[in-house]
Amino acid sequence: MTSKTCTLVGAPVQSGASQPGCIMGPDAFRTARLAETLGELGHSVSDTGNVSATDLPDVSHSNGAIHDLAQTVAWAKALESAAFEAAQSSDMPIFLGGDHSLSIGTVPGIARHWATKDRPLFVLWLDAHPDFHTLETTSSGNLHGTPVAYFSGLPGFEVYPPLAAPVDPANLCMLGIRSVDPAENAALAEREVDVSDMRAIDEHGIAAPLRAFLERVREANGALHVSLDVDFLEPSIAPAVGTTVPGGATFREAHLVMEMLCDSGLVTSLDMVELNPFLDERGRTASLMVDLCASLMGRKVLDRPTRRF
Ligand code: B3U
Ligand code: MN
Ligand code: MN
Repeated sequence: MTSKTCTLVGAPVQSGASQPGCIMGPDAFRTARLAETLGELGHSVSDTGNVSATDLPDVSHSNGAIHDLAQTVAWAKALESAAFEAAQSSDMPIFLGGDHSLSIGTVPGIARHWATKDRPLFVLWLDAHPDFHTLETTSSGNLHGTPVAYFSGLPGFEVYPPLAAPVDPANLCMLGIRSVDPAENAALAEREVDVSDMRAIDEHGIAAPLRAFLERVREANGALHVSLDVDFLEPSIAPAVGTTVPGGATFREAHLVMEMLCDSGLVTSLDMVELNPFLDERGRTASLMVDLCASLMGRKVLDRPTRRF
């Protein structure tokens, strides 16, 4: 892979999750040598440190289950600006979470950048969950369950910041899905979102749906944001997440996804989210996430093309 300028942006958000711990995520990625690893692959890396969100807006919503709405909106505003700036000044912004509510800020900021270049943004959501709740439908009240519905322009998000460039639901692809609430199921079907659940992956392999999606991105001359939730992975290899769901992507499936993404040359930004170091075992989940990022950014077994049959 050609050498890229990578900007690491720490987003120690935990207001969108049910339990604390994701606040330590960015420093765990640093401790697992993310910057050094990308540097060893030939990229030039700058770590801008952690974004902060201190000014809390005066906001409320009639859904009484929702918690920490003001913090989440404050993070969304701060991260939208940070993402826009990182996309303007580097080839590859990498956001270090933090829970998945950080994508309420990062994806809209990245989408605003690509709108100025007249290129559509596509989003690959690697997750056990579709995170497709609206503020009305979330029953847990954990706002990390809402980013995709919001940045896809679904109604009912007046309390979140206005979107400069909503992501077309036709430009989404979800892989690894295995925990979907009824309201999300209905909304995903209505918008005809491209979802490959684990059943589809078991039947067809993980490469087939990814290859088809990458073809769509290429044909549209799209930019591609990848959002990698730790719970995409099988919990036995990635225990450091608050919302483990059995039956996730294996070590090899996850690396294959990253290697195919690398070969495509289409990825322009990345979220690494939901790492809760408090739940980790000797840093193994943080290290695995760094290794997956390395596969995405050009680490290969052989230094010549993989054999084709
Ligand atoms: N859909 C459930 C569970 C969930 C979504 N995202 C995560 N968990 N990480 C909810 O709470 O909205
Ligand atoms: Mn998620
Ligand atoms: Mn998840």
